Parts: sequence; structure tokens; C-alpha cells
Amino acid sequence: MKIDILTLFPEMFTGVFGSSMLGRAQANGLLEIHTHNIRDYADNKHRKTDDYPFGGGAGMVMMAQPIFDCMEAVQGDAPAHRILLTPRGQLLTAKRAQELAKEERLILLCGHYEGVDERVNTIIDEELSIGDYVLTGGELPAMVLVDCLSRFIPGVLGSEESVLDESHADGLLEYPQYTRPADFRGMIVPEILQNGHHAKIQKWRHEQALLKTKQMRPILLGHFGKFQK
Ligand code: 4GO
Repeated sequence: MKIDILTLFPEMFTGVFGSSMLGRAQANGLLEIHTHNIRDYADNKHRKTDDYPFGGGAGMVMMAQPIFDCMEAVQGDAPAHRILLTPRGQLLTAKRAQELAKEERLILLCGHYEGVDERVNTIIDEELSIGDYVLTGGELPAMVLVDCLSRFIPGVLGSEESVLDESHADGLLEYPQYTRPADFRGMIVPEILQNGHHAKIQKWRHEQALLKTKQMRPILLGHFGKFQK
């Protein structure tokens, strides 16, 4: 998958995309990420990218011109699914990330200041939010989105199984996990996990996942079963 990111702060992405799983995914050719500085496309001599809002009010608004020119230059003739990261977007879910992981090409637009000129929406296909809170820019949400969807690209994770068992994979939160030692400071790993009976372990894990979901996120139980496969 190819991902282009339009931002005023490309340097924010270097650490996250250069290291760990995403670095390896790029080295392996599974993922290709490019950042583009919107400021390079400002057609005024001060390279200004924001201006006062029509109608007044606090803060500044990102101008349409640098964003349109940046989008047109980056997109070229190849089709792409274009996403704006904004607190007004639909909430990002594992389900949506899994669908987006199938796209050949994404372009992510990161806003700053109080937001972007509304006319930018004419060159955007989807607005996404990572949660019901406001951040200083769309860069962290873009990183969250890229990290989240990358895990659904075959080969990015070490073992294919890990995305199937984790929280949200089946609409439930994950069951408790333990590793050695079986007795740590008197806290004992549940007997059922130690005796190796596969079917019983599966049943226990499912019950624990239901219990945990009911305690922590009961609303998710309403979605249980509606998820993919
Ligand atoms: C996205 C962008 C929060 C989100 C943002 C989010 N804050 N919840 N801030 O995904 C325009 C001004 C949006 C700064 C940007």
C-alpha cells in the first residue's frame, strides 16, 4: 500500500515511521509512506498557510490554496482514497481500519490551527476521527490510523493470528493473558490455562472476554456478532 501524508509538520512522522513494525514493513516493501509539506505549495511570498476566519472568531483557518495545490501535485493521475483527520469525522474502528488496509493508495490530510477551509471537503472522500477530543493537529491521528490499518496488511505482523485474537477483533475485548512463571509473588495463573485442555481453554477465554467486555465496555456487546466473519 502507498500512503501520502499532507502536513505542515512532516518531521513529526520520522521517528514513528522509521522504527519498529512500520519501519520493517516499509523495508519489506509492504508499505510505502511519503510525507509532503503543505507549506511548500503556498503561492504567496511569505509561504503563509493560514488566515483569519470569515465572520470573525478566535484562531486561524488553514487556507484552501496550499492544500488544493499540494493534493493535486501529490495525487497526480493515480486514483487514491483521500482522508481528512478531524474531530468531526466518523470514529475510527478496527472494522474500518481493516477495510482501509485493502486500499491500494491513501492520501491523509492533517489539519492545524482551528481547522481547514470548508471547501477542502470537495477534494476529500472521507473524514475520520480517532476519538471524541480535540488535538493541536491531525498528525497524531494520522499516525494512529496508519499504525492501526498496517496491522491488517498481510505480512506486517509477525504472526497472522495475532489480529484475530486481540481486543475488538470479534467485537469483544481480549481475554486475560499470562506468561511464566505460573506463580508470581503468590499470584497464580488460572489452573485451566496450565492443564493444556484446548477446548476448555477456548471456552474459558470466551467467557472471560464476555465478562471483561460487560465490565469495561457494555455498549460493545450490542455490536457483538455484527462484525466481519
Ligand atoms: C483530529 C484532528 C482531533 C482529531 C484534530 C481526532 N483533533 N479526534 N485537530 O481525530 C483541525 C485543527 C483538526 C487541528 C486538528
